[in-house]
Amino acid sequence: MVRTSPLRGGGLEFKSRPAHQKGEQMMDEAYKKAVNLVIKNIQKAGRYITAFNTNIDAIVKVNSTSLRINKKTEEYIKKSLSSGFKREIWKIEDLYLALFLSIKRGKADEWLISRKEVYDDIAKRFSPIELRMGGQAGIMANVLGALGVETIVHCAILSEEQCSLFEKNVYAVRKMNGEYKVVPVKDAAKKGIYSTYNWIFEFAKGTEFKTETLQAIAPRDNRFIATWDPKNSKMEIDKDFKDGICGLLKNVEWFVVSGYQLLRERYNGETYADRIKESVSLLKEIRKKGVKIHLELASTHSLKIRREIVKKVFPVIDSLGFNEVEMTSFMEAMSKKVIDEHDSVSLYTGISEIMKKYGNIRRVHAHDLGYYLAITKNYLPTEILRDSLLFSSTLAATKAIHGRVTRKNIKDGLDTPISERGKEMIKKLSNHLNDENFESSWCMELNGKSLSAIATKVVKNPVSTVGLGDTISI
Ligand code: 8BR
Ligand code: GLC
Repeated sequence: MVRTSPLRGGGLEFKSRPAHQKGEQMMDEAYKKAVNLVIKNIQKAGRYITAFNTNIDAIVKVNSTSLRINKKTEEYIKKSLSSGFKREIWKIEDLYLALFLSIKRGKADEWLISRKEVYDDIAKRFSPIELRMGGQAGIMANVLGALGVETIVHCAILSEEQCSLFEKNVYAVRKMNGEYKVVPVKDAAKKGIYSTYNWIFEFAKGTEFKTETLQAIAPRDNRFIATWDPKNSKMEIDKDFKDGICGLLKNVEWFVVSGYQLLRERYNGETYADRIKESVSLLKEIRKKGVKIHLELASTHSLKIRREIVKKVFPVIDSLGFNEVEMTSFMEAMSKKVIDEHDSVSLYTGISEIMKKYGNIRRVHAHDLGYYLAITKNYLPTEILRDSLLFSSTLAATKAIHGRVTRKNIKDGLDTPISERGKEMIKKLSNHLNDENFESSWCMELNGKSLSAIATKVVKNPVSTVGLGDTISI
């Protein structure tokens, strides 16, 4: 999404080349040019705001030893698999059930921990190898900040530990001497308050979760998240941020919002609908002042909550981001079916349907392993759209290699090979669109819109996969 006006119309010569010149070298060249262009112009980007969920992630690497379970847990998993389960962690056995399912499917997932005792138990059983910035808002703020883009972040708990994890160029809103100010987030830390951690269980392709009667082998690297985050699970908005942000929108281009996936259906005296209403009234106020809104989806189990997001949040945004699984589940909330979520044509059809139904959404950016697909309406020329995707793929590869992005380490992302699966998916889409040029140009104009789909760089042994989707969509 990072866009700077001087790039407008300055795309690559990619499109006009003959088909036989396609190939790895040409793609690499396109990647390099796109990254250089964006980096050269990034200082000219306006400010960003990222909200609402910022937290600390405790990273745990699981292997067959840490996945050893007793007979009682084994029976619990089997019973849950046959008679159904809620996707919530009420007891420690639910954590192992979730890990079993996530490893078996190789899919990212996140379940809320429902009792503090279970959170404490997890903390006793597992030792994190690292504490890292977590939450869509926090992760995106750090990527932007590291690239030199000034970003105001919403943080429900401004603990010293949380604030120490931010990069340069990231700011918070604080009321000082009766006035709302944007201050470097490291200076905004409040003493005497503490953060809890979200537990990120990373597993590598081939990780085995095996007992006498159960077996799961991870088909790909991925992670499961167990979340204990009372403030973000209620989408509690920090008072200074809520009261002050509308007066601090000078030079702000985008407000990037996420965190709805953490909501619960009920609270003491309130429901998810009340919590969504409060955030939407802030979004509307901000949008009235000319700031564009991007919503980043995440895996949201409750169909009721998904329906409310579609009904109340989709109409007040300009841009939307998701992965293939999230698309399927939100299409369900729109009473639509996706035929095969792991397919570029389905992704394209889904995006088109969303944009048709919600005319206010001018940009949709979807990602799957190996390729990304984006459509914009009255926003970006096709080549610029493609360059922005090439740039985000490079950032994701960089984060997969190093765990964080800096201006210097982006070159390692560039050196990563391009996914074969991605190339096949682009070919499939070109056939569907009946445009053979698209297979090599990776962009086209279609019915007055810009469309781009690119094969992406996929890192063989990522240090971590958490936060890659957030890095891609920004
Ligand atoms: P979510 O966080 O929304 O699930 O998105 C994860 C995305 O990270 C995937 O769609 C894929 O594009 C990207 N990704 C994964 Br998973 N593993 C990767 C890897 N090893 N290298 C680069 N990108 C990866
Ligand atoms: C969710 C989780 C958070 C994690 C993030 C990664 O927001 O709650 O812990 O860092 O996803 O995308």
